[in-house]
Amino acid sequence: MKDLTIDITRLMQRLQALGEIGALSGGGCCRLALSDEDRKGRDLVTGWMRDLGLAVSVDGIGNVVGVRAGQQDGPPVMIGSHIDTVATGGIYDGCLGVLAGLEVVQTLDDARIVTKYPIAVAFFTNEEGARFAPDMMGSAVHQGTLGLDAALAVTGIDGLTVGDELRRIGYAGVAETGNLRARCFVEMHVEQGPILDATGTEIGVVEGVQGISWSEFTFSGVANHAGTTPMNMRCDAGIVAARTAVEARAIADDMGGDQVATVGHLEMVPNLVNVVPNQVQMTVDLRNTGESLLKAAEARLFDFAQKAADVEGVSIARRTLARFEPVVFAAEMVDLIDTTAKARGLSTRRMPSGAGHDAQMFAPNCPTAMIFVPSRDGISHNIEEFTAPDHIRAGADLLLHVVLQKASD
Ligand code: HGY
Ligand code: MN
Ligand code: MN
Repeated sequence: MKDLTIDITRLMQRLQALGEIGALSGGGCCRLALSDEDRKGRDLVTGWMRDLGLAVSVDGIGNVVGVRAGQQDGPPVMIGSHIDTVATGGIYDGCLGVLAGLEVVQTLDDARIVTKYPIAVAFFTNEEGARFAPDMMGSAVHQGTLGLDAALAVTGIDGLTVGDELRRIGYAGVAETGNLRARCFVEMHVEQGPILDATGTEIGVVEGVQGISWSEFTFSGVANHAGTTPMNMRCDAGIVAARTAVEARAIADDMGGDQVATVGHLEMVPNLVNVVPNQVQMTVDLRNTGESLLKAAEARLFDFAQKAADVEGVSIARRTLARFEPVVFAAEMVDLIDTTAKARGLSTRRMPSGAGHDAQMFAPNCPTAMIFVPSRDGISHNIEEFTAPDHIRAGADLLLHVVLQKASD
């Protein structure tokens, strides 16, 4: 069994084929959740699931789960991730975890191995949260953290709802959602950060996921003439947004440690060179491995924004787009990944995940952990995202042997 190995050529072919859907001219791909490109990607992967004889189901939020029968029924060992991307996505983020799961299934089929327990391979709707917040939406609904109706009612950045778009692409399924039990959950994913690449480590043994706080600020002032309006008569929404963005960075710099802060979206109205902006919408993404630290960062940011708005005579509205506390993975799963990797002669490093993942939604309900493989130069959410085939092979083989152990014990 130890020598059982995946077919890296087959896995890379699937990765490349999926990466062709929504391909961007300079490389990478754009398959925003519930877009036509997402539908095409879903159709392709669901087709591969059916070709492998998996029993495929689609649930009410569009999660797709393919089950390989075991010698006995019961909750499956679940392998999952996502196939939606950000607008400047690479071909590995999420997709690797789903397609490595299909490769595990096909490798077991080729070896005529039927495991004791069923194995499921899943992709979850809207992991990225880039079009519809929050991120990890599908897995949150799947595991009962987010209500189905609430998710379907979410309006995206383009004014369309999740429910309408899900129906439009034909993935509003009927399978039950909310707290479906898995025996355990394993997700393979590219690190998306610099640590494994910089330290020459082959496998990241992920111990948990840091907390995530996404806020949307809307600052409302008074449009006015850029030339005639004295500085002391302005209610400039733009300067309040700019000062708040600078403060977000200052919070991360002052706190240090794992604290990060990102202003990723900033939209001014009327967005013209000679008009004092009367409205600005801006997002701030704060993250930290410590919940109390994340709360402190939020408090400092919200207090600053309010004061900056008051001073300028600008009103402020704030909406939480996503808020997840840090998650710790089950020690038994983390140790299994670490010992199995070491037994296969792989170098390992225990680490938290800086990015959110579907696995974090399973962690409260079943033994869950993740396998990271290196991202070249730590780049992700960028069309230059790359992971070497040798690293992919090592990670997928490790996934195979971890799943084999969990589906047999
Ligand atoms: O934002 C994240 O961490 C993930 O890519 N959804
Ligand atoms: Mn991802
Ligand atoms: Mn991502």
